[in-house]
This record gives sequence, C-alpha cells and structure tokens, in this order.
Amino acid sequence: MTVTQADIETYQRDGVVCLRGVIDGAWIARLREGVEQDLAAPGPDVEIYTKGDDPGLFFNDFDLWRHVPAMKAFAFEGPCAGIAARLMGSKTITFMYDHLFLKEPGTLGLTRWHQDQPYMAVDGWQFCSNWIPLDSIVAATTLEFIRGSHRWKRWFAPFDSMRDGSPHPSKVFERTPDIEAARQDYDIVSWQLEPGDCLFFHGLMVHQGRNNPRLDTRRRTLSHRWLGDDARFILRDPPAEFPKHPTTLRSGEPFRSDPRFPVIIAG
Ligand SMILES: O=C(O)CCC(=O)C(=O)O
Repeated sequence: MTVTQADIETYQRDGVVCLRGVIDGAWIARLREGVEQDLAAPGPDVEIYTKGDDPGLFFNDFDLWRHVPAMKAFAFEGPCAGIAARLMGSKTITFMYDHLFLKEPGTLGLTRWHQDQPYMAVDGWQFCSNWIPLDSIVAATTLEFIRGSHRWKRWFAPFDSMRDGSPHPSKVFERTPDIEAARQDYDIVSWQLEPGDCLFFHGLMVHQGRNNPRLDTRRRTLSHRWLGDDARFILRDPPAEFPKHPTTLRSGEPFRSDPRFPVIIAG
C-alpha cells in the first residue's frame, strides 16, 4: 500500500505529508508532455505573472484536465485520488480542478504565504491539495509549510491579487501575518523532492512556493484539489476565486451535484 498508517497520522497531525516514489516514470513522462501541450495551447483562464523584462516565466494554468488528455487520464486513473481518500479518511473523492505552476529557470515568482481553502468556495474539513514536481526540487525552489497550521482555526484572506496588489475585501478572513519577516517564530518544514515524489496537504495549511532562481532547471509542478465526504460548496462574499466558472451549486451542496466536478471515487 502506498499510504501507511504513519503517513495518515502525519497528514492528520502536521497537515502535510511527503510521499516518495508514488508516481511512476510513465506518468511523469505523460505529464511532462501534457505541460508542453498546455504551454502551446493554454486554457481560457491562463495567467502569466512575469511582466516585461522580468527574468524567466511564471505561467499558471487551471483545469488542464479539460483540454489536455494526459492530465485527465492522470486525475481519473492516477494514484492521487486514492491517496487523498486514505489520508483524509474519506470514502468518496470528487475532483475540483488541477493547476499548473510553471516557473522557468531564473523566475522570481514567489507564491507568498497563504492557505488554499480561503481561495475556494469549499466548506468542510476533508479538502486537500497535492503538489507534484516534474523536475528536481531543492531547498531554494520547494514548497514550505507551517507544521500544524491547519489546526489553528484561522482563515487568512487570499493575498492581494498577484496582478494588482489590491487588498482582498473579505470581512471574515484575517490579514495574513508577515510570516517571512518572522520565520524563526514558526515551525517551517519543507522537503527536497524528485519526480515521482509528491506532497499532500490540508486546505488550511499555511504554505508558500519558492522562486526558481536556478538557471539550469525548470520548475514544473502540478497541484490537484481533492474534495472528500464532508466538503460542500459555500458561496463566499466576495465570491471565491475557485471554481473559476459559474456553477449551478447552492451553498451546502456537495460538488458532485454539478457534473463539472467529476466523482473519481464513488464510495
Ligand atoms: O508551486 C507553487 O509555487 C505554489 C503551489 C501552491 O501554493 C499550491 O499548490 O497550493
């Protein structure tokens, strides 16, 4: 079994677990091809955060599974949905979306400290992300987490849009503290990873994605968002950024009520 009892306990206690060698080389090769396909013909929501003379390229695309067959095959048939179910203790898994974070060599594109769930119209505890590197990841390029922050009972406002820096108008979410300025006050954990390894983390984990200062290596990573048994749609004010497109869902409904969100494990 890919997921041990110790992995489940680590995920539940720390909010993040690193699993080694769970995605085989054939999948990695298909996903890399899928990235090239997406770069050549991105989806309708693509966002490029590098501007003008900025070094590198910080390319983000969403819902790749809708237009890249390899991404769909991986989400539906790959190992991650099953792993998410085991870690979250969920009988069912519904797929919310996938997200490509591509930081080409030399890119200064920090994904600043944040939690995922405030960006999402998702209520409930059984909601997780996985992060799959398609290149070697070193300390300077990795994802960092504050261990146990999923249990803080705090929700931080999505950071000011990476595009214009304007403050998020939420009345219920707190401002994110300046974690970077006080790193020594936090229990920060991270891993060096090889293709085939991946991280699973709770939707309320505080984390940041580092730049890609290396000039010799791309930083291609894929994130998936997985919904478990108790996850429900919630209409936020202002509306959450994800899902990106209008849905028929009403607050309190499970995502599977909208066929745009496929059930991968029916329970
Ligand atoms: O890869 C990155 O830089 C950020 C990834 C991330 O924050 C996420 O998947 O939630």
